[in-house]
Amino acid sequence: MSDAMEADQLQALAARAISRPLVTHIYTADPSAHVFEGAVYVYPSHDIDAGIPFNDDGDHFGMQDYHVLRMDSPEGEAVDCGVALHVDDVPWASRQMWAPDAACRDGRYYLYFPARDAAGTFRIGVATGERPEGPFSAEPEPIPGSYSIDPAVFGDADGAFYMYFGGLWGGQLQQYRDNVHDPDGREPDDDAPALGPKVARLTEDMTHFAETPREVAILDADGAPLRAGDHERRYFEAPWLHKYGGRYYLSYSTGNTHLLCYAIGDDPYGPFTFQGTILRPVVGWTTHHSIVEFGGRWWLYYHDSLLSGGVTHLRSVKVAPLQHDAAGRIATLDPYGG
Ligand code: FUB
Repeated sequence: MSDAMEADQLQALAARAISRPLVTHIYTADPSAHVFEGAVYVYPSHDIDAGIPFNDDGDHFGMQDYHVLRMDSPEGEAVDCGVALHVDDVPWASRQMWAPDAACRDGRYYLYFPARDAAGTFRIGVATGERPEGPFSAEPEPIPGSYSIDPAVFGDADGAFYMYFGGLWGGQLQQYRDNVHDPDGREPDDDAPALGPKVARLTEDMTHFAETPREVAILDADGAPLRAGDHERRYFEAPWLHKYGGRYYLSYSTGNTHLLCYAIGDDPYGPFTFQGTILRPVVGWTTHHSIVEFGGRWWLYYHDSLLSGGVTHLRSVKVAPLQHDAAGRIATLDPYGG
C-alpha cells in the first residue's frame, strides 16, 4: 500500500483492523516475540523520524535504539521496559538499528541486531545481558562472517541455536553470493533461482557463527526452487522460524508484494516447501512479524503504519491469534478483516 492515504480510507481501515497497537507513545516495528520467565517479551525496532529523506536504500529508517516490551499475555497490556541498547553504545555501529531478535541460553540473554558499520555496510551484532529486558552490553565487533539484516534466532529442542538472516535491496542481501560481498551485486535474473535467507548455527557462547552461513532453499510444490521473478512468493526479508507438529516453519516477507508467507521443512537447514500467505498487505511498505506460542495458543506479532497515517517508517506493533488447521496449514489473515 502507498504512503499517502486519504483520511477516510485510514478511518475505514482502522475501524476494520483486527488488532490495536501494543503501545502508542512510541512507534515500534519488526517485532520478535519470545516467552521468557512466563511472560511475552517483544523485541521491536524503535521507529523515529530521523529527518532523513526517503530513498530506495531505506535510509529514512534511521532508528537509534531498542526498547523491549513486556506482556503478561498477548491479550494483556504491553509495558515499555525502556531503552535496552543505543547505537552510541555499540563500538562498531554507525546508524540504522534495524530489526532485532533475542535468545536466552543458560539464564543469559542475547540481543541480536543489524546496523550499518562505519563503511555503511550492514553487519549483525550481539549484546548480552542478565535480564530479558536488558540493559544489554554490545560486543566490540559485529559477529565475524555476518552481513545483511534481520537476524532471527531459533532454539531447537536439542539445544542448538540457529540464526536466520538476510534482506534484499536496502538490506544488501543481493550484494552477496556464497558469502562473498560484491557491492554491485543484484537480485538474480527473473528465471534464475531466487536468493534465500542464510542460516548458521551459533556457538555455545551465542556470540559467533559455529559454521559458514548456508543458503536456505525455498521450493515450490514440484520441488523446484522459487524463481527470483516470482515476487508473490520469493524471499525478500524478515525470516522467522517456528516449530509446529514436529516440523519447521520458515515465514518471511515478500517485500515489494507486501505479503507474509510461509514454507515448511523437516530440518532447520531446509529445504522448505512453499505453502501460502499468512498475512495480506498492511498499511505501509514493509511487513515483518514473529510467531510465538503462549497459553496453548499461537500468536502473530506484526506491524502496520495505520497510527502514523500511513508513514512507512513510523510503524506500530500489533498482535493477533494465528490458527494452524488439522493438517498444520496456517489460515491467512487479513489485517483489516476483509
Ligand atoms: O525496520 C527496518 C527494516 O524494515 C527491517 O529490517 C525490515 O525487515 C523491514 O521491516
